[in-house]
Amino acid sequence: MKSVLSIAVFLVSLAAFAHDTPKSNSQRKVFFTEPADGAVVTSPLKVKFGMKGMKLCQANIAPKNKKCGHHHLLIDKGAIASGMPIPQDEQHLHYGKMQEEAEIKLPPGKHTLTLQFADYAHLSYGENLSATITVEVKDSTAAGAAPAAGATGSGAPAAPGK
Ligand SMILES: [Cu+2]
Repeated sequence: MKSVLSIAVFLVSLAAFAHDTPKSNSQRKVFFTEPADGAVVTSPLKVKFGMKGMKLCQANIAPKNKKCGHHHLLIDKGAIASGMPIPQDEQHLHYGKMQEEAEIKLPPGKHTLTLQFADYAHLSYGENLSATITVEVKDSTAAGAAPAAGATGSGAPAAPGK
C-alpha cells in the first residue's frame, strides 16, 4: 500500500517535470499591421508587414544570421510548406529588398492575403511564419465623376463697343 502511494507520487512529479520543457517557437511570428482582417478596402491598397523574433535581410545574398529573410505576399494562395521555394508570379510577390510595406492592386471582390516569410533563397519558413487575412475590395468605379461645370450658354459677345 505504501509503495503504491510512493509510486503515484513519483509519477506525478515526473509528469510535472516533463511539462517543464521550455523551447517554444511562439516568439517568432509575422503578421499584417494593415489592413485589418475582414477589412473592406479600395484598390490600390496599402499593406504593412509586421514581424517578431526574426530579422529582415536581402534576397539572394547569403546572410550571416540564419534567422533572417524577407516577406512575401501571396494573393489568394495559402501558406507554403517549410523548405519549399516560393514561386515568382503575380500571385506570389517577393519583397527581397527588405520592404515592410507595399501597395498592391486587386480586382473587386473578396481576396485572401497571406504573408509568408522565407529565407534569402526564397525557401519558405513554413506556416508558423505566415499570416492570412481576407479583405473585400470595393468596386471603385462608383467614384462619381462630377459633371463638367457650367451650361452657361449665352456667351455674351462683344463688349459694347464705342
Ligand atoms: Cu522571395
